[in-house]
Amino acid sequence: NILITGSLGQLGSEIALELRRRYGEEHVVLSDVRDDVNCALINGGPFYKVDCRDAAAVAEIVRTHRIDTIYHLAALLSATAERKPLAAWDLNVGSLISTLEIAREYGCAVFTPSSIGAFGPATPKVFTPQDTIQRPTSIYGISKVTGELLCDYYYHKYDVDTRGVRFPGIISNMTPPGGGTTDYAVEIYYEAVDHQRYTCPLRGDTYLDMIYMPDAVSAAIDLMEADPSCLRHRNAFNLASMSFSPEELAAYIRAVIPGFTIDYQVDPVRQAIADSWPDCMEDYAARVEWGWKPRYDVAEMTEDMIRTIRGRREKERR
Ligand code: VAH
Repeated sequence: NILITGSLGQLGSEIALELRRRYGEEHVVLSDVRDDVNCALINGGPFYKVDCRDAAAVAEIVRTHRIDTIYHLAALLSATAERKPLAAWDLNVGSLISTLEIAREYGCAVFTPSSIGAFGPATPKVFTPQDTIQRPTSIYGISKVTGELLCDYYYHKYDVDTRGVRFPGIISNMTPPGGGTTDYAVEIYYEAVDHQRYTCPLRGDTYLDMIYMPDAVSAAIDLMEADPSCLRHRNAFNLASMSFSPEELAAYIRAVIPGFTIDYQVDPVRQAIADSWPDCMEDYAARVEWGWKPRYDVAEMTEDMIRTIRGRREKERR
């Protein structure tokens, strides 16, 4: 059975849906510190409103449901974390080491996302290598590098089956992201459909790795189901899919919504974080060791995002 922490968040909610679709609701237990969103998920199978730092409560869930795999997705994202660094450290690292201890005690495998945020200004920005310098300058990135090191430590020292990927910015339309630097690439689609214009908080020439949610979900699950004997890396695999700037994304949107315009009001905090991250990673290790291959490109994602948001707006108008 599977436990997902942060299961009502942007990534958690969609991994939860896909895992329940594949294995049945009763085999996928959800937990989150809140229970005021995504009630269809909450009512669709076992759900616990619990703070994932409460080790006793999480251990009780693991015992009760005979959990053998934990997708640990609870975290504060980069921009939010920069506003409250101690809270971000406590949640991102505190909950992870607590989860790893539980995994060690009960023999669970653990998936923990890392991020392009785990790299810093000293890292090569173009075709960022799998094994390279990691000196991030955001507290989020520091918590992600620490997470990678902790997960590798529990694998080498206690044989805990830990695996992770360095996610690009994730673009989706089911659950809003929780305060990330890449959130512009989600907001822009809603603003394009609703107002045909968008004021972007990042400079127009800011390149970042991005991934569409369906590819992010399949990457996490494929990695967790990969043959462990093929894995030479563990925490965490570079995962590349697309790399674009706000200017380029605006051009793709304009191809679907001709009158769309973009202007810029740079947020210095998010711009500084984005400037410290890579432009585009290389992901040969993921492709070679467990067959990673993205399905969506920017044009296909744009078409799917706009069609989905328009459909929702029409339903809301009825
Ligand atoms: C953020 N979306 O912007 C998250 C992610 C790669 C970026 O970590 O913080």
